[in-house]
Amino acid sequence: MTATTDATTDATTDETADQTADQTADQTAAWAILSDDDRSFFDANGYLAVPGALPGPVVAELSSAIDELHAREEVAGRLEASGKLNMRNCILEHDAFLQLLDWPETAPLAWQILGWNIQMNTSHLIGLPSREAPPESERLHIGLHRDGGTSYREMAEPHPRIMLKIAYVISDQSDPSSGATVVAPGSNRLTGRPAVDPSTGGVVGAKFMTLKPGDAFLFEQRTWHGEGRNWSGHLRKTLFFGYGYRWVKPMDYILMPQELVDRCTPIQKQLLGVVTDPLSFYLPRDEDVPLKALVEGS
Ligand SMILES: O=C(O)CCC(=O)C(=O)O
Repeated sequence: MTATTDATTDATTDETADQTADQTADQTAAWAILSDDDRSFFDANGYLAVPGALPGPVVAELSSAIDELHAREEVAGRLEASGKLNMRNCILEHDAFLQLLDWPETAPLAWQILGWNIQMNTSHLIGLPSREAPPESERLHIGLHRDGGTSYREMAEPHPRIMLKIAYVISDQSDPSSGATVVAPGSNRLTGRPAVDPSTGGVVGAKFMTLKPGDAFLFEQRTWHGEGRNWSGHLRKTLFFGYGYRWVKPMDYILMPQELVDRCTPIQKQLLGVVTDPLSFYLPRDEDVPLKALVEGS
């Protein structure tokens, strides 16, 4: 009897293990894979382009969501004095944005770089208005910074990598006049500030992320970066989703509204920082981190 029970238990356990493996395979099948070359490039340069991350219909959906929010904020007088739309925690402002939280072409790259113990720490929409063309001599005068607020001054150098952002290019940014983000390749490994070329006023080696609508790029918090100048005649639209270790506080929220959490999958809940006990941020509980089993089993 005992032996039969044991045999039954074993068979059930095997079956459950098979089902779990199948489910894991199903969930991970669509995930973008970070190739060895991509990993080496990201480690060395602190950024990585992901061309064609979003299909046309999704770009159109996000673009019209941004137009809607831009119009709403303009009417409400909430644009910055420069006309810039600077909307933090934007995931709460339009239903179209939730899909980016675990977008299969990009978000898995975040957990392949940082590991499974992460959550989203910001969702930031920037609509950069077009302005007068700057004089040629000022076009590279772009203020670059590291992310993480005061942490970059408070952490001992060399800094560790604790977070990264995925930027979704929604308007055409294929020309430097379009307000394309500027990054300084390799500055993720730098101690101190990047050197400025006195002849141009720009950071030495800085590069415009000249990309098309639907492209995305990742950059880590240590990579010096900044917003380009926009004199394209169009609003520059970019959505930034940041991911960091669960033991680093998010930048633009503490708790997500229950109404949103209730609509989310287990992975999305982890990424929104839902926990069954606050200690889980430091000592992860398996039920709060479904990515753990998926990443380790994939
Ligand atoms: O708007 C940009 O291109 C840069 C945004 C930025 O500096 C940031 O996300 O920290």
